[in-house]
Amino acid sequence: SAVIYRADYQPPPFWIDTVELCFDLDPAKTRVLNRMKLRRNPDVPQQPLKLDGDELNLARVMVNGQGTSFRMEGSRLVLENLPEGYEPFELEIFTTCSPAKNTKLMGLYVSNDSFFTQCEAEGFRRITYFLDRPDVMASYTVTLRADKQKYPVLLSNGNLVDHGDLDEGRHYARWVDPFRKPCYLFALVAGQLVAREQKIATRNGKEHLLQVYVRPGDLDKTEHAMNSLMASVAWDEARFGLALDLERFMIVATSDFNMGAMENKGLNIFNTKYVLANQATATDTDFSNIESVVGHEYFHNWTGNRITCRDWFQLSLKEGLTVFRDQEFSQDLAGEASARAVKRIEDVRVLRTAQFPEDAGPMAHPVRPDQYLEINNFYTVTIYEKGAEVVRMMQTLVGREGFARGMTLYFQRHDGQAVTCEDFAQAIADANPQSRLHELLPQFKRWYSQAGTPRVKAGAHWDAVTGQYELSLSQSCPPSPGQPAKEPFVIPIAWGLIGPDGREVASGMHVLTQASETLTIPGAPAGAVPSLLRGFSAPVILDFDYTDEQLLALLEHDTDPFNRWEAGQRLAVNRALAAIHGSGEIVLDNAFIGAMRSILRHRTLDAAFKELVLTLPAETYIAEQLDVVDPQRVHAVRESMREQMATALQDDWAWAYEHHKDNGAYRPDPVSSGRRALAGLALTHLCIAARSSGDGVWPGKAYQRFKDASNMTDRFNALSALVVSGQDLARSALDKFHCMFKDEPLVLDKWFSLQAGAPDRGGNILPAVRQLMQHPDFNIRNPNRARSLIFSYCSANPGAFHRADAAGYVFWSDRVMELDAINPQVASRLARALDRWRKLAEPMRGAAREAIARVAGKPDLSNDVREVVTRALA
Ligand code: HT7
Ligand code: ZN
Repeated sequence: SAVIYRADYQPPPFWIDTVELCFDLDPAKTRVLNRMKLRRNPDVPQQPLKLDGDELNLARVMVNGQGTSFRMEGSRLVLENLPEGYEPFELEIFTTCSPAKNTKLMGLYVSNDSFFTQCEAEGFRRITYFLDRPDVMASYTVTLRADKQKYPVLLSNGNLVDHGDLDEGRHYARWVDPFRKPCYLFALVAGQLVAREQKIATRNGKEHLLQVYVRPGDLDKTEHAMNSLMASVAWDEARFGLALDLERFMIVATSDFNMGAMENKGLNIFNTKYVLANQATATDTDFSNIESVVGHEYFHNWTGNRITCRDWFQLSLKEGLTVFRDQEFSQDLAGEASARAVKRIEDVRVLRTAQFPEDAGPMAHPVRPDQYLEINNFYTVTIYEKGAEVVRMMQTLVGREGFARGMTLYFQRHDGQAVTCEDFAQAIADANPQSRLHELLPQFKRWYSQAGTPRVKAGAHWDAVTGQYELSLSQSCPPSPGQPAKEPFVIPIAWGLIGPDGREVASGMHVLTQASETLTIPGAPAGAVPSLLRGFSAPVILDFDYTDEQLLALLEHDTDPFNRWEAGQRLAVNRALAAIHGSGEIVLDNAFIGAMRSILRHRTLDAAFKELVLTLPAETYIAEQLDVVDPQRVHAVRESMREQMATALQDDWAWAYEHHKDNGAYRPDPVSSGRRALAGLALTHLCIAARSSGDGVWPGKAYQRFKDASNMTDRFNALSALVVSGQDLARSALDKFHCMFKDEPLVLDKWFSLQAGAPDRGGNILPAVRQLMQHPDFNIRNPNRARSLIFSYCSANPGAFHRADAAGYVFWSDRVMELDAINPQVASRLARALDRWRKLAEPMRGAAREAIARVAGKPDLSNDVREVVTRALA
């Protein structure tokens, strides 16, 4: 198969108006009868009908009730003798497929004896022959037939219009979706499931039924997902005037799923990880992820489903916008300004540790890509998270109300259509004709077309005579694959100026459009410190040569919480880089330690914010600041900094632990989860300090906490403190943890992940991972389990993975090839672990190249993995 280009887009030669699907569900051989009404598209020259298909067995094709000739073109079904003219005709296709053998988890598959579907992006063609592209929108009627005992629940999109019993213990259900949709939003589920139900009324007084379906036994873990769904429905109506448009909205959880969740119309299918939670099995992070993923999928009901993408190059139209919406939802739910800031910092941390490296690596692509070999490879942090930042900048440029107006216009213009990123940007701009966005729209759209992370270099000059503060700002963007030169971006820069007394003297928003510009701020006092890119107002790298004193001043006084946190990160990164470049031992200076102590002991700051400030930048983030990376050295330096923070602040950590460990009845709200996070960080540092001193008190306390904890967050934090600090008690705690939760798959994932992600001590992690692969609970076919062990090692533990003996890379290449034969999507995600191999120091660089070449040289590689490794080697 060949590369697909955005520029080659052509409208479909046929429209499909209605689809009647009839399934006889059987794990070994499911029969699918597909009756469609089609008509030729009058805007396109007449041509044969070419229907997509993949791993289907074709039994019969009829046109208007008569047999017809057809031929195969690869896996496509080609029909040439169709009625001429533009009248609708009926096409009937009868196929079978084998859900039990479907290990790719795309199309129709079996998980825990139930049937599920996953059709985005191109899975529908694995169910029946179809025009599998998002701009073909049809009305669906679906009949499901199956054994009643084995599959008592039969679900599809829309409304249940009929159901009843059949012969031989079988039954049926018929569903009609009242909305036209692209086939990627089709879904069915059949199995032994139970539901938590909730009736709600929307503002117009209409009643709706919300359901969360899970396996029997998991019902006690569905309350939070249901609450999150109700909150999502209310939020979308309140913030954007977008009401639930369905009588029934269903969520179904499955433990075999390639991604997080899927927004099928009215029948969202979720990875159990993003549905199931109670205080005994889920951490605060799990609770918060569930809230945002439930929100995300629900918000797709308008942004993605009511208005969808014209083609898959426009993926960020729905994903970037919907991530922005789920981020705003979580911020609004967090409530207070400080809790909103914590959420913003967490989101930016994801962007900078995952998307910035992508933007600088071989898989770099614009938010609206120009080409792909395999669309599944483009469900990336660039499409999602950078896409969300692009939408956020639009909101910044038109204001919150202006953005809401733009959304209204977008729905007025395009409801029911399949459109482009340009259509969205145009609607937001047109609803705000006086805005900078409207004025700068053509240039702003470069955010969609140019890949790479722009760098903004800022310099300051203060004139003692006039009191003018001049900020010189210049932008550049490095080349990326296929894009050697870049044009200037529109970069909104929120700024402030902090006076020497710590008070803010001025603030504003500068929109940088030229390659270089100067911003003049009158009346500035001597010694003022600029606070730039407040709230991370644009997805750029900001270079400003801050002195330590300036950063310490911002950390203490900045009114912008994001930049306060950022000042602490810069102080830490500078120290890490100095240590990496230097040869001597790292000694954290008193100024840094003192500043961290002030934050930790601060009387008014939130615990959640303190936890973020006191967490050192990730190894991957530090590595991105280097031209040549020795991941083991980066790891050693960060560990050493952590040890010094542990020892120097020991009394403060003990204070923090004692003052934050008790939180009354468990609630996963931002305040109490922030307190638990800080107590957990304190306990980790106390156990680290104990390792240096050999003292057994804190490891003993951690072990006790691990045993006594009343919730998973505290229990897991205590376990992790023991594991991360390499305490002897860790082994017994891990064994106990496994014993306690052996019947909880999501908790076992945590157990695998903690061990694979632990700090390396003398190369011990790889043998441990190899051994865990033999564990009876390990199953490489289950994506969550594969991710919890293999990805936690290869993608999230650089200090252990990048071994000078290349054993980590050999392990990686074996697993990529093993997984590729099972599930190419999961394999290609793993393949990305070596994206940044060119930056590695020798001998890792050469060894990594060899490992990638080994994978690339394998015959029968999937398109998914082939695209990743070919780009890596290019
Ligand atoms: N829109 C959903 C994408 C998705 C997906 C894509 C490819 C393979 C499997 C998948 N499962 C879900 C997820 C979302 O962004 O909401
Ligand atoms: Zn999405």
